[in-house]
Amino acid sequence: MLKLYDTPISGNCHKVRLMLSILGIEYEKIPVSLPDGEQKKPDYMAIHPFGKVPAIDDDGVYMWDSQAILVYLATKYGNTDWYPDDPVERGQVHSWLSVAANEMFNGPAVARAMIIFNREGDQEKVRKAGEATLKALDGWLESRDWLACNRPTIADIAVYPYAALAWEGHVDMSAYPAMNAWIKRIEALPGYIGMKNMPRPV
Ligand SMILES: N[C@@H](CCC(=O)N[C@@H](CS)C(=O)NCC(=O)O)C(=O)O
Repeated sequence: MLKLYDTPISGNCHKVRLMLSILGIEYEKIPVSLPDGEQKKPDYMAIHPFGKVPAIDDDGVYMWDSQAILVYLATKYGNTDWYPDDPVERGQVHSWLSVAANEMFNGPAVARAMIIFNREGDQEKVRKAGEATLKALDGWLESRDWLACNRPTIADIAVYPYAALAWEGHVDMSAYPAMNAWIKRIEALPGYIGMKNMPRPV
């Protein structure tokens, strides 16, 4: 059975949990405790060279990085709706996978980590970066329902968790109606699962 090296509070892990649930794939969670530094122990570093979660072991196929895992899962277990084979559509999906790894991570995700893990850093600067990212996301979604290809794809799965959890990092989400409507569309997908504070408690 597929194994997911998992930390419950991690939005990057949640991308993988969400995709596995939507695709109906059974799996086993292998907990990795970040406070105990388990991600930097040699056994785990042999799986993930940067010592981060998530990673998977699919019957001996090891894969790390949430975006790469989404590509793998959708290609192996999903269909070309989730990860297109058309060159234009695939490129459009990858634009957003890059946003998930860069702008979404360095804005909303880092702002959240600073608050919930009490990490040092320039909170104001990161919060502003988070707001700029959500503003761009909102602008893009004003004229479309999904990030790419006019349908749900792994692009939406990759960007969703740190958008939905941005408020935990004290990033104001109230000014982004198109983004908030897209968040609700994702939360209505068949097979959707949440995590702590996701969907946002009312
Ligand atoms: N680009 C990676 C980022 C992974 C990442 O930063 N994971 C965090 C948890 S969300 C982590 O493992 N942090 C612990 C550390 O860096 O030691 C991905 O998308 O999987």
